[in-house]
Amino acid sequence: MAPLAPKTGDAVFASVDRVNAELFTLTYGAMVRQLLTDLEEVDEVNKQLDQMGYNIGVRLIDEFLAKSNVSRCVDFKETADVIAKVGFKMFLGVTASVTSWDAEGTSFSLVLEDNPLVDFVELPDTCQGLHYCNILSGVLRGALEMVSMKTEVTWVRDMLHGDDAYELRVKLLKQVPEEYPYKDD
Ligand code: MYR
Repeated sequence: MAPLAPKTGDAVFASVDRVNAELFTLTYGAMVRQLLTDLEEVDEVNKQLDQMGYNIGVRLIDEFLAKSNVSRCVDFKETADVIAKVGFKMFLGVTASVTSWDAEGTSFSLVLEDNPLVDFVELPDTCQGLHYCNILSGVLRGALEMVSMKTEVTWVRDMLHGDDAYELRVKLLKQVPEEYPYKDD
């Protein structure tokens, strides 16, 4: 048996990160399972996950802007890149690819080949319509709304349903002018 050696600082942080990530993944799985038990209908679970994500997203944007030092994006294309490379990395630990822009430049796909939310997950046949990661679409919708972009975010591909990647479609519906928060007298 190899002798016990103390871990270096980096190794300790790496294992703490891994344990935290696993705990997070398992906790999310337990929450989805509980929602399935409580709500019974997968459509209702999808809605609930999206709403929970939205509520998280409207708060998480502040942390994102504070920690990332990202300034206002010049256009939706830059926003897409920031989400894929900075946002996903910050909160999910992975980056996404931005693909499949439409001609107007108002919708794009985020493709994830690695998705830590689904480690250890296998869906039973009764969950065919479940968007297990729907919390992510809600988070994006909520976060973008806080920086003036009303969007629709939908799942196009899902490896839990046999696809070759995870693909989220983000469509810009409306750019809402930011409101000045104080009344002028
Ligand atoms: C701007 O144009 O003001 C910058 C907008 C950047 C928005 C970035 C939103 C990041 C949301 C991260 C979601 C992570 C999901 C796991």
